[in-house]
Amino acid sequence: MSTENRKFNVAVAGATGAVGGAMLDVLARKNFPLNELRLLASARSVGKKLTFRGEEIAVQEMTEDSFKGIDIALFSAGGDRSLRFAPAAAAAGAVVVDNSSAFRMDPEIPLVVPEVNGHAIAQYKKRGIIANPNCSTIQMLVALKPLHDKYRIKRIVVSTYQAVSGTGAKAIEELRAQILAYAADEKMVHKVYPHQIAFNCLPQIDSFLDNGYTKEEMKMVNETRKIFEDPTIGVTATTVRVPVFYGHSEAVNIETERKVTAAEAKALLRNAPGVELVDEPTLGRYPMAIDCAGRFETMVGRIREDDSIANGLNLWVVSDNILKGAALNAVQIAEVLIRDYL
Ligand code: 25A
Ligand code: L14
Repeated sequence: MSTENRKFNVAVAGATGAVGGAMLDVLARKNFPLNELRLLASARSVGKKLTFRGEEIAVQEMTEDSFKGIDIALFSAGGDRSLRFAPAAAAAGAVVVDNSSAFRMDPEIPLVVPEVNGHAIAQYKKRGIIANPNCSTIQMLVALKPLHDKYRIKRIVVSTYQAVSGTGAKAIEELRAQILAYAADEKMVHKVYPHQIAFNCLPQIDSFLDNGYTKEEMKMVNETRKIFEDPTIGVTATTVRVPVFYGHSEAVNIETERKVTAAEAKALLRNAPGVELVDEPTLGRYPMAIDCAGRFETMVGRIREDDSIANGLNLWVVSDNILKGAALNAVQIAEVLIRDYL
């Protein structure tokens, strides 16, 4: 269906948050065909105004009645709010794209990275909800999809180096305050994280489960299997918070069924959707968090064959966790919706 001349009513639930703000930026950068843009947050944000394309829009309190006339509702207000309000939005006729983990593993709800399994969007019709995957999972699968299609990945071993922005605005402020306190020779305080994050690495993201892994680690396992539609793929993860503001980095090791050389992998990834190959290490060119901030592409580099096994490969994958990891992926899903379904 042509989207020419058609405009859509979009709500952003959690508009005052770190991800909500990025959703507004992405809608503007992509010139999304908007009729109405409705900004929703909690009661304490009522009275705030956010600027969109030079125009001020007042924030409204989100209630069950907030979604009348809305075509697409982009949710990033935390899992509890999604569980409570997303069904109301769907019942009002909106298609919900939800950033929280609330619905991701629900078999009736598609979990989508457009470059990887865009076809799954069609399943939104059952419940009116589409789930946006976890940030660390999204960027890893954007990089691995072309390799999986051609060489079939049997096992993934991943370690992450995750930015504080994933936790939200309060965590960004906590890292900043600790750095300033250090420079002023004052005591560093922490509230958001269980330990000091400045000048430190925390091997804990989200809470611990009975198996000794964190929820974040198990999200990478379970969401990868669902998105790749491959319940047999082996995935094991160690997720680590590092003192970086924007951009998650990942050391990814894969074992494939068919041999893939480093040169073949580079050739494949050079033209892969959503990927920018940055792999000239002797020239000092490799993906770095400070370079990916604000960018839409997932950067891949440091591609090397792993000679410790028959068919092994190492990659370094970096992306803006607030953009491809959240806001951009959600808006891309909305773009497919208006192009093919609405
Ligand atoms: O942090 P929360 O509670 O999840 O809130 C995030 C957004 O949801 C809104 C909230 O509006 C904010 O826009 N929200 C919360 N309760 C709501 C309700 N009942 C609600 N919307 C509707 N109905 P707000 O007006 O409450 O928030 C304004 C600012 O205050 C910060 N904040 C929110 N709750 C807070 C809080 N500060 C202290 N204590 C609280 N309990 C809020 O912080 C906003 O700046 P933030 O911007 O840092 O929130 C980011 C959220 O996004 C999640 N996140 C990050 N990456 C991802 C992600 N979620 C999914 N996928 C990702 N890739 C973070 O985990 C964080 O929850
Ligand atoms: O499941 O970096 O989308 O704190 C996103 C933010 C998990 C935690 C999710 C972080 C969350 C993550």
